[in-house]
Amino acid sequence: MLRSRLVRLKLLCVIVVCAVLVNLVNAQDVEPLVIAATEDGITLPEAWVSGMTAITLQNDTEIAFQPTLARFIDGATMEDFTAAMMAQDFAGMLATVSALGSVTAEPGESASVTYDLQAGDYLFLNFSPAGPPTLIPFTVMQYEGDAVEAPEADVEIVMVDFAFAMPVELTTGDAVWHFTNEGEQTHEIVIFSVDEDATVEGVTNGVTEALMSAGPGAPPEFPYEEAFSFIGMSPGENAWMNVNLEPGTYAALCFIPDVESEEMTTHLAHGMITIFTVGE
Ligand SMILES: [Cu+2]
Repeated sequence: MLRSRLVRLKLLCVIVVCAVLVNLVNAQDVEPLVIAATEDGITLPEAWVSGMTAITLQNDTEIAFQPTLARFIDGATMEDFTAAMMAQDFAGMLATVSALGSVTAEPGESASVTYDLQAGDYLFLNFSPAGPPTLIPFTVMQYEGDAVEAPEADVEIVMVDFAFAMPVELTTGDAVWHFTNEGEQTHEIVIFSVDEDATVEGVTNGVTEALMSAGPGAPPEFPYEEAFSFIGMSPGENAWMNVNLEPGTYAALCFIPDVESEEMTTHLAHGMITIFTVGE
């Protein structure tokens, strides 16, 4: 009698330990969600849950894939967003959704980013030069399990109105960059490879000239090569990415228009530019 009770107790212990272990494994070995772009269209994951979520963009097309994930705010709907989009009302679009920040998967390549997803109604948005934009609504359900910890960051990139708070001396090699927007406007970081003796004024002038001389609908031809970009992040959002820059000198810029200004002046014109170096 006592023996069989002991066996039962042991079994129970094994089951409890196993359950705890499974939970730990689940919390730490999270498979990334995959968003795939092929010539036949775009496939989103079927189920989304809140919390720290690694997302891989898989691009099997011949053009760059840079979709936006955005959460509807204050009860805004798809209709509100599309109305603002059709009216080319940039400020109106930004008022209906909180954009998580976009990364680019080059043709035939993949790119990964980690977001701390909040439960809610979302919009997947992808602009394509080949046709109309793709808009797909999806829902992130509340995850009831143990929270997954944020990746440990090596480099903090804090965006405010209108500056970058970031280190100006980095070293080459794989590093986890943590992006946050602590401003009241949307921000982004576009990184150009610049000359060793580049100045804030020189780069601002070179880039502004390229913006002014670009024809309508044509992308500007910047005098610098783009090394990295993380585009369009709304206030309060967080993202983590592996970034590895070659040694050299770089300029970080934000091209988002100031929605408070009548002329929609770029944040760059407000001085949102930092020159930094990456050493061996
Ligand atoms: Cu900005």
